[in-house]
Amino acid sequence: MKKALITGATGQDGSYLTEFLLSKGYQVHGIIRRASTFNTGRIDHIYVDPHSKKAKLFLHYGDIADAEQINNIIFNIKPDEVYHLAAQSHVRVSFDIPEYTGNITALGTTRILEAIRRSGRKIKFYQASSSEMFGSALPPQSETTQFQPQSPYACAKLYSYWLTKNYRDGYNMFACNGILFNHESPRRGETFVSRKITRAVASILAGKQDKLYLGNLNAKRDWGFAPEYTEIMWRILQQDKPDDYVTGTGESHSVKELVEEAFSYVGLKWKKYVSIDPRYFRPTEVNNLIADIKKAKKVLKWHPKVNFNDLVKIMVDADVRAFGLKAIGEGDKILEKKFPNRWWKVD
Ligand code: NAP
Ligand code: F7E
Repeated sequence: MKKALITGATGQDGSYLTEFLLSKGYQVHGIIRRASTFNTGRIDHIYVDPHSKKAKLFLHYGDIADAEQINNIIFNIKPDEVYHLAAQSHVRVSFDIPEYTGNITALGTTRILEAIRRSGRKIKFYQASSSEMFGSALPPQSETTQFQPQSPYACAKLYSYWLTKNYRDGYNMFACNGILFNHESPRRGETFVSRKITRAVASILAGKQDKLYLGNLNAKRDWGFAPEYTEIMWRILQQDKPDDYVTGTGESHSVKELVEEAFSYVGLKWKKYVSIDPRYFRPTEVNNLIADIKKAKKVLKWHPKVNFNDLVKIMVDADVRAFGLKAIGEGDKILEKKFPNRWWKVD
């Protein structure tokens, strides 16, 4: 049985990846942070008491700022594959806490890579790199596009990207970058724009909110569906040689289009509810990201199934249900039709 270690197992991607690897027969180890409130909501449905013989998921307290514990975990578990997803992942917040973002999102990767190197074991490593690294580079962006990062978050991710390449070249490690464009789902954190919008639509329908404050409506992103992206992380580590790959849908849409699509899906007029609050503007914005997915299509057989309109419907349906209302259901039908053998729990 293969063993995987996931940092950031409680996050959006970590939760889907955990489910995916369990479905592939892996023993999965996740690093979680100690918090005064529960932070395992996204993985509670797959957790089995570790005393049970059926248990294949094991959680370990740790923080990516704590090199000693990272070393201990890697030394004790001896994983075959490490998926490094833990990060301070919010771009706007990275302008408020740039030093912390550097410590976690950049230096955290050093701690993991060093622990792997010092273990002396052949451990494959996946780094969660980001389309934000392209920043103001003109779209479409591919593996060869020059990076022009526009935030402390993007700078920190770029450090990790280069470090991953450096350990691959310098120490002959199987270390790979997945340069993933935005991917969303019903499990997306509530302060990222897609979820903020779909949750607000549901909350407005439920009569619990009457205004939605947003920042820049003109920014464009290449938005895909998170479960498909976590599957590709695994595929990147199953190649014969370590390499870096861009993954997205190849289409971009503005925040305004996302707003229009989400509100109109449930029959609401968005202009009545949406206002602009400059608090959500960023000192430097990334205007347009579109993935050039030629390499991933060819090598990884990457063919994303969920398009922008599907994604919005899937997310609005889930949020409407979470508010105790009856969902329109087109999103559910899309999931049933496109993923008859899905390995994740539908939220
Ligand atoms: P997310 O939902 O914000 O999850 C981040 C995870 O990292 C959470 O499990 C969080 O723990 C954990 N974490 C944060 N700081 C930590 C620390 N100091 N020590 C240990 N764990 C820590 O992010 P995501 O959307 O799943 O993204 C996963 C990774 O891919 C991130 O590295 C992100 O930057 C990158 N990425 C994301 C996208 C995207 O569109 N989603 C695209 C490209 C790259 P808590 O649950 O306790 O907060
Ligand atoms: O913003 C605009 C905002 O915060 C998207 C992370 O997963 O993807 C994510 O980063 C766009 C930006 O995602 C609001 O200015 C308008 O242009 O949802 P977001 P992000 O910054 O693209 C990348 C690939 C990652 O790697 C990151 O980890 O939406 N926007 N109004 C807003 N954004 C937010 N959050 N809130 C607003 O009210």
